[in-house]
Amino acid sequence: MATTTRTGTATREEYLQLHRWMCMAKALDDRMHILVKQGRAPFVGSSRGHEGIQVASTAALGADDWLVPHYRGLANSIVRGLTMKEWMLAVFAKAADPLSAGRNIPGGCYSYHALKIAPVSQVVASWIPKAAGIAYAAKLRGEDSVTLCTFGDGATSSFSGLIPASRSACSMTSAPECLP
Ligand SMILES: Cc1ncc(C[n+]2csc(CCOP(=O)(O)OP(=O)(O)O)c2C)c(N)n1
Repeated sequence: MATTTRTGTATREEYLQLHRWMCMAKALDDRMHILVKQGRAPFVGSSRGHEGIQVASTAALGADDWLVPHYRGLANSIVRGLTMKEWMLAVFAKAADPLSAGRNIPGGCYSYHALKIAPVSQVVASWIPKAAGIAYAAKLRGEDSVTLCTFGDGATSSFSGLIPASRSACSMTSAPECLP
Protein backbone atom coordinates (compact mmCIF):
# COMPACT_ATOMS: atom_id res chain seq x y z
CA MET A 1 0.00 0.00 0.00
CA ALA A 2 1.53 3.29 -1.00
CA THR A 3 0.32 6.08 1.25
CA THR A 4 1.36 9.50 2.45
CA THR A 5 1.39 11.47 5.70
CA ARG A 6 -0.07 14.63 4.14
CA THR A 7 -3.31 15.57 5.89
CA GLY A 8 -6.40 14.70 3.97
CA THR A 9 -4.77 12.42 1.41
CA ALA A 10 -4.89 9.08 3.25
CA THR A 11 -8.19 7.43 3.95
CA ARG A 12 -9.44 6.36 7.36
CA GLU A 13 -8.98 2.74 6.30
CA GLU A 14 -5.34 3.42 5.36
CA TYR A 15 -4.63 4.98 8.75
CA LEU A 16 -6.31 2.03 10.46
CA GLN A 17 -4.18 -0.36 8.41
CA LEU A 18 -1.02 1.43 9.58
CA HIS A 19 -2.21 1.04 13.16
CA ARG A 20 -3.00 -2.65 12.66
CA TRP A 21 0.50 -3.30 11.32
CA MET A 22 2.04 -1.52 14.33
CA CYS A 23 -0.09 -3.55 16.76
CA MET A 24 0.73 -6.78 14.95
CA ALA A 25 4.48 -6.09 15.15
CA LYS A 26 4.22 -5.22 18.86
CA ALA A 27 2.18 -8.36 19.63
CA LEU A 28 4.61 -10.58 17.74
CA ASP A 29 7.62 -8.97 19.38
CA ASP A 30 6.05 -9.37 22.85
CA ARG A 31 5.41 -13.04 22.08
CA MET A 32 9.04 -13.46 21.01
CA HIS A 33 10.25 -12.13 24.37
CA ILE A 34 7.96 -14.60 26.19
CA LEU A 35 9.16 -17.52 24.03
CA VAL A 36 12.80 -16.63 24.69
CA LYS A 37 12.18 -16.43 28.45
CA GLN A 38 10.45 -19.82 28.29
CA GLY A 39 13.46 -21.27 26.46
CA ARG A 40 11.31 -22.12 23.43
CA ALA A 41 12.89 -19.58 21.07
CA PRO A 42 16.62 -18.97 21.08
CA PHE A 43 16.77 -15.31 20.13
CA VAL A 44 14.82 -12.10 19.59
CA GLY A 45 16.19 -9.12 17.65
CA SER A 46 13.57 -6.90 19.21
CA SER A 47 11.75 -4.26 17.17
CA ARG A 48 10.15 -2.76 20.30
CA GLY A 49 9.73 1.01 19.93
CA HIS A 50 10.53 0.94 16.20
CA GLU A 51 6.99 0.11 15.06
CA GLY A 52 5.97 3.61 13.95
CA ILE A 53 8.97 4.44 11.79
CA GLN A 54 9.15 0.95 10.31
CA VAL A 55 5.48 0.86 9.36
CA ALA A 56 5.43 4.43 8.04
CA SER A 57 8.56 4.06 5.89
CA THR A 58 7.60 0.69 4.46
CA ALA A 59 3.99 1.64 3.75
CA ALA A 60 5.33 4.25 1.34
CA LEU A 61 6.91 1.49 -0.81
CA GLY A 62 5.25 -0.03 -3.82
CA ALA A 63 5.15 -3.71 -4.75
CA ASP A 64 8.20 -3.40 -7.05
CA ASP A 65 10.42 -1.73 -4.44
CA TRP A 66 13.00 -3.58 -2.36
CA LEU A 67 13.41 -3.64 1.40
CA VAL A 68 16.87 -4.21 2.92
CA PRO A 69 16.06 -4.09 6.62
CA HIS A 70 17.87 -3.87 9.92
CA TYR A 71 17.76 -7.12 11.95
CA ARG A 72 15.17 -5.33 14.12
CA GLY A 73 12.93 -4.76 11.10
CA LEU A 74 10.01 -7.02 11.97
CA ALA A 75 7.40 -4.29 11.33
CA ASN A 76 9.07 -3.49 7.98
CA SER A 77 8.57 -7.11 6.95
CA ILE A 78 5.00 -7.25 8.24
CA VAL A 79 4.07 -4.32 6.01
CA ARG A 80 5.61 -6.16 3.03
CA GLY A 81 3.25 -9.05 3.77
CA LEU A 82 5.00 -11.35 6.24
CA THR A 83 2.37 -13.14 8.35
CA MET A 84 2.49 -14.14 12.01
CA LYS A 85 2.23 -17.79 11.02
CA GLU A 86 5.20 -17.51 8.64
CA TRP A 87 7.28 -15.81 11.35
CA MET A 88 6.46 -18.55 13.85
CA LEU A 89 7.29 -21.26 11.31
CA ALA A 90 10.76 -19.67 11.18
CA VAL A 91 11.02 -19.30 14.96
CA PHE A 92 10.26 -23.00 15.43
CA ALA A 93 12.53 -24.00 12.51
CA LYS A 94 9.83 -25.73 10.47
CA ALA A 95 10.47 -26.91 6.93
CA ALA A 96 7.49 -24.86 5.69
CA ASP A 97 9.16 -21.64 6.88
CA PRO A 98 9.23 -19.43 3.73
CA LEU A 99 12.06 -17.29 5.12
CA SER A 100 14.78 -19.93 5.22
CA ALA A 101 13.06 -23.33 5.48
CA GLY A 102 13.90 -23.40 9.17
CA ARG A 103 17.63 -23.04 8.64
CA ASN A 104 18.39 -19.51 9.79
CA ILE A 105 18.56 -17.61 13.10
CA PRO A 106 14.89 -17.11 13.99
CA GLY A 107 14.12 -13.51 14.79
CA GLY A 108 17.27 -12.12 13.23
CA CYS A 109 18.46 -13.43 9.89
CA TYR A 110 16.09 -14.16 7.05
CA SER A 111 15.05 -13.13 3.59
CA TYR A 112 11.82 -13.33 1.61
CA HIS A 113 12.37 -13.02 -2.10
CA ALA A 114 8.69 -13.10 -3.05
CA LEU A 115 8.10 -10.03 -0.85
CA LYS A 116 11.30 -8.35 -2.09
CA ILE A 117 12.94 -8.50 1.33
CA ALA A 118 16.69 -8.93 0.86
CA PRO A 119 18.67 -11.14 3.26
CA VAL A 120 18.91 -9.68 6.75
CA SER A 121 22.26 -9.99 8.49
CA GLN A 122 23.47 -9.74 12.08
CA VAL A 123 26.77 -8.29 10.87
CA VAL A 124 26.17 -4.61 11.61
CA ALA A 125 26.02 -2.36 8.51
CA SER A 126 26.96 -5.20 6.15
CA TRP A 127 23.64 -4.93 4.31
CA ILE A 128 24.13 -1.25 3.33
CA PRO A 129 26.40 -1.88 0.30
CA LYS A 130 23.99 -4.68 -0.67
CA ALA A 131 21.16 -2.13 -0.76
CA ALA A 132 23.26 0.20 -2.91
CA GLY A 133 23.88 -2.73 -5.29
CA ILE A 134 20.18 -3.59 -5.52
CA ALA A 135 19.33 0.06 -6.23
CA TYR A 136 22.03 0.27 -8.89
CA ALA A 137 20.86 -2.97 -10.51
CA ALA A 138 17.33 -1.54 -10.69
CA LYS A 139 18.67 1.57 -12.38
CA LEU A 140 20.66 -0.47 -14.91
CA ARG A 141 17.54 -2.48 -15.72
CA GLY A 142 15.60 0.75 -16.22
CA GLU A 143 13.17 -0.12 -13.44
CA ASP A 144 11.19 2.59 -11.70
CA SER A 145 11.79 1.18 -8.18
CA VAL A 146 13.46 2.33 -4.98
CA THR A 147 15.36 0.41 -2.30
CA LEU A 148 14.64 1.14 1.36
CA CYS A 149 17.59 0.35 3.65
CA THR A 150 17.32 0.68 7.45
CA PHE A 151 19.91 0.38 10.23
CA GLY A 152 20.70 1.48 13.79
CA ASP A 153 22.72 4.50 14.82
CA GLY A 154 25.69 2.28 15.71
CA ALA A 155 25.93 1.27 12.07
CA THR A 156 26.58 4.89 11.15
CA SER A 157 29.79 5.16 13.17
CA SER A 158 32.18 2.40 14.11
CA PHE A 159 31.56 0.05 11.22
CA SER A 160 31.53 2.64 8.57
CA GLY A 161 33.29 3.44 5.55
CA LEU A 162 30.38 1.31 4.35
CA ILE A 163 27.84 4.15 4.54
CA PRO A 164 29.97 6.82 2.81
CA ALA A 165 30.97 4.23 0.20
CA SER A 166 27.32 3.29 -0.40
CA ARG A 167 26.22 6.91 -0.47
CA SER A 168 28.86 7.89 -2.99
CA ALA A 169 28.11 4.80 -5.08
CA CYS A 170 24.47 5.91 -5.18
CA SER A 171 25.27 9.53 -5.94
CA MET A 172 27.75 8.62 -8.71
CA THR A 173 25.27 6.25 -10.30
CA SER A 174 22.05 8.09 -9.34
CA ALA A 175 20.81 4.79 -7.91
CA PRO A 176 17.43 5.13 -6.19
CA GLU A 177 18.41 4.10 -2.65
CA CYS A 178 16.75 5.53 0.47
CA LEU A 179 18.89 5.54 3.65
CA PRO A 180 16.63 7.07 6.34
C1 LIG B 1 30.41 -5.99 12.40
C2 LIG B 1 29.81 -6.23 13.76
N1 LIG B 1 30.44 -5.80 14.87
C3 LIG B 1 29.89 -5.98 16.09
C4 LIG B 1 28.71 -6.65 16.22
C5 LIG B 1 28.09 -6.84 17.60
N2 LIG B 1 26.87 -6.07 17.70
C6 LIG B 1 25.65 -6.61 17.58
S1 LIG B 1 24.41 -5.51 17.73
C7 LIG B 1 25.51 -4.25 17.93
C8 LIG B 1 25.01 -2.85 18.16
C9 LIG B 1 24.61 -2.19 16.85
O1 LIG B 1 24.05 -0.92 17.10
P1 LIG B 1 23.06 -0.25 16.08
O2 LIG B 1 23.63 -0.31 14.70
O3 LIG B 1 22.72 1.09 16.63
O4 LIG B 1 21.79 -1.17 16.07
P2 LIG B 1 20.84 -1.58 17.30
O5 LIG B 1 21.06 -3.05 17.48
O6 LIG B 1 21.22 -0.77 18.52
O7 LIG B 1 19.47 -1.28 16.83
C10 LIG B 1 26.82 -4.70 17.92
C11 LIG B 1 28.00 -3.84 18.09
C12 LIG B 1 28.08 -7.12 15.03
N3 LIG B 1 26.92 -7.78 15.08
N4 LIG B 1 28.63 -6.90 13.82
